[in-house]
Amino acid sequence: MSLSLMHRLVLIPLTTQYRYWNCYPGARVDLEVPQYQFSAAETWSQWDWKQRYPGRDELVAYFEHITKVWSLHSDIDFNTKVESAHWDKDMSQWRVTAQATQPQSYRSRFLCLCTGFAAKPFMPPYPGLDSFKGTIHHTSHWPQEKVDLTNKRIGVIGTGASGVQAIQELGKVAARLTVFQRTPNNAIPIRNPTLDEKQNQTLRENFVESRKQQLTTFGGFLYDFVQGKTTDLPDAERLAVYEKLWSGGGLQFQLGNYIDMMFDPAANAVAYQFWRGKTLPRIKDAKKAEILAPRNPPHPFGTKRISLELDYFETFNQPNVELVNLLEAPIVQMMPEGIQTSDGVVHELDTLVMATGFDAITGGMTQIDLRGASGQPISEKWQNGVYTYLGMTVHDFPNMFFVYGPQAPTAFSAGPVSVEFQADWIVDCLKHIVTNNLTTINATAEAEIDYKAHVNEIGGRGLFHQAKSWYFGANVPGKPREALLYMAGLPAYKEICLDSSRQAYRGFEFK
Ligand code: NA7
Repeated sequence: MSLSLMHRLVLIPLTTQYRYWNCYPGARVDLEVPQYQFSAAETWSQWDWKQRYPGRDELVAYFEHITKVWSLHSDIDFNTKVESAHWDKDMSQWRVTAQATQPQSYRSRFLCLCTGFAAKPFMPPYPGLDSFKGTIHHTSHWPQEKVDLTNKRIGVIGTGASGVQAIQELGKVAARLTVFQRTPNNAIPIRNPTLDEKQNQTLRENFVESRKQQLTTFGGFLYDFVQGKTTDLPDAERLAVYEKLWSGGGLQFQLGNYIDMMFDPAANAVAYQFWRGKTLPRIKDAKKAEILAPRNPPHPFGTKRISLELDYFETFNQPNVELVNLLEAPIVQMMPEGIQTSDGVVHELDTLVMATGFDAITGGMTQIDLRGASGQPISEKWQNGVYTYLGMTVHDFPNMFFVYGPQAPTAFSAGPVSVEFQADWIVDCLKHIVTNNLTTINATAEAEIDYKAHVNEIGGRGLFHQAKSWYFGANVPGKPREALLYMAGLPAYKEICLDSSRQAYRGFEFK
């Protein structure tokens, strides 16, 4: 990315107080290196990974390394919370206000939001939440000064990626850990070896080839869906493929599997039963086993984000770990001493961990008072559904771009790969504006409407929409149910974006 162009943008970093975010016990990326890595040679030629799936501290060190090699410190105001960004029609500029140690204001010609897809935590509004006498921590806002939970009675609500990671660690220290599960997580073994110097050397030697391969696959991963019909294959052949994917660990059991698994309920059921067959023997108690890995899948396999685990299922074999099935006995209220479920039981707790996720994908943008040319806040514009063009721009918000957000591959892709594509596209667009002496770019309302229809048409294919997931806004009460991501894969997405730029930025108006 050209830094000379970036100087004219206001950068809203993914996390403003990045050290404070997502530092809950066990936090780890669920995509292995080198896939989870930037591609510029200066970023990887001098970098060694300690683990295949780096933990949070290693990731913080990596991003500090990136900031250093790209000399970004002087371009970023850290610990600065952006509160508003308004388009000033008369000046054709963005006016941005922010809160740091004191109020800040900025003016810029362009605005690029890098607010990420998991920036606004979601807290279920339980009655009596304030009455709880113990401490409450949402996983995303875990205190930096590590909380000592040794010998505490800990409750965890939520068994998504954050819940799975935290539960594995908290089970090791808690006097009693009570896990409140609504939907079982079809988690897959992570297989996370440490990487030595020689393995790092090999990663570097192969980096360019690996990245080339990533650019061709559905999600920007090193593996891709296999063409073929699961149910037509002889059992032995299918099993051999499944075993190979399973032993490789990570998301390849989903993203390297037969593609019909995501479209055909029968194929999907075969994959689910294979997962269940692998998982059940790890859980000793039959009742817990049926709650964690039920006979009937809670949703088609893989249609909610699959998490990666190390010893998640064995954690429930520990005598100090209790599992509450919220589908049988939902939470009724919080009380001073803990949580009451509908069966009348009060689960006494010292600490409650809310692993309840995010107002995902759109929340990072809608929580900012962001107003375009007409003065309408983006939260109002998106009240009944999200509208973007190419998942990077919004009509009526001139000279504003965003990456890794709604209606783009985002959570359906390897982050660094899709973000690099979007950043390059945006930089090329800025060059086009500057070299042609243009003042503003604005997506047309028609282009936005057509693009939304396309995104939703894709989202309606296959089995994904059958799950109540944050991919469709279903985890936040009142949020419109619609496809929030571009689900046809990175290559198709790239083609649509490049098609617009090649045709003199079809779908945009310039002034
Ligand atoms: P997720 O994946 O959204 O998980 C949130 C969990 O919290 C999930 O198990 C939810 O159950 C549960 N939840 C949410 N609200 C409630 C209520 N009201 N009662 C009970 N349980 C509830 O968030 P994560 O932080 O784990 O992961 C987010 C992504 O960030 C992750 O996939 C990575 O890509 C990075 P539900 O499934 O809705 O029944």
